[in-house]
Amino acid sequence: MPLSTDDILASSRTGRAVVMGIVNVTPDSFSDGGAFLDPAEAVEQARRLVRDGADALDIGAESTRPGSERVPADGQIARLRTILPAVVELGVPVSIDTTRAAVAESALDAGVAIVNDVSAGRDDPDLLPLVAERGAALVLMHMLGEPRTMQADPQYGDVVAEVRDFLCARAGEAETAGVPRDRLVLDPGIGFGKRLEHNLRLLGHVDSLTELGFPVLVGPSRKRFLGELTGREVPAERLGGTLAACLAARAGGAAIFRVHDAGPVTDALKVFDAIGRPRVS
Ligand code: HH2
Repeated sequence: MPLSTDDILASSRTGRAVVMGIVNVTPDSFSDGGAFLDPAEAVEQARRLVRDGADALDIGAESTRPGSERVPADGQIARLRTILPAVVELGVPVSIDTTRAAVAESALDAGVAIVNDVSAGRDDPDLLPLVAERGAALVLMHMLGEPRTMQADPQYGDVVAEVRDFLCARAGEAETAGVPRDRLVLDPGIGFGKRLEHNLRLLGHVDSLTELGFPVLVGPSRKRFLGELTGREVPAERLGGTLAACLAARAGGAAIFRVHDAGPVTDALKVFDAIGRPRVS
């Protein structure tokens, strides 16, 4: 039985881990750039992820890798136009990875249920009111700076406290714009304006976010910090590191896992959860 969007939003209460498969319709994503730019390939990848166990899908048409250039809203909409209806047909909740209200609106029109905004509502002032009006779920992610420059020299005093305070403030903004609290998901933004030690501290202290009472999403999949630790230069070879990072976050109560490798992550979470219940509220 596929999970509904409400099931996903309730996942920190029910203790059910949610695997969100990534479909990048981009020429330049760090791990699979260009592979799914062809609409048929993108839909096939979505189908493969669902077959492998993904409970939801996250689709993006603009890379947010360090140094990436912006894609205008109409360019994102054009990339997604033929793909989204076919992906929504697969029957799992679909999320749109965008910071632009126009892109989110066209995706919501196509049946998408979740807006994943890596700027947490800061990039486009129309995004939070749109999400409120449409009753969508919303992922608010922490990022220091912007993708073009974020890895230049990220500095924090206490990264865990700063990320928590930022997400609390953004959740407040979203609520002020009319998005109900129970439609929000928080994400520490692994790799977004963070050095290795920042990513590790955040993954080891997910409980300080889950304490806030929102479901927590983490996206460590294939990211560079895993290569720094393991020596794996090729993103697709970072599966072992991805699994460890997801399980460490699960131990702290993370509920939603945005990943490229839905099958192995689903299996790892099932075994981990069977051994001992995570500390979910
Ligand atoms: N990471 C990426 C993109 N979107 N959204 C959330 N909520 N959390 C994340 O950690 C996150 C995200 C970057 O990964 P990917 O989509 O694989 O690469 P790219 O941005 O280069 O397309």
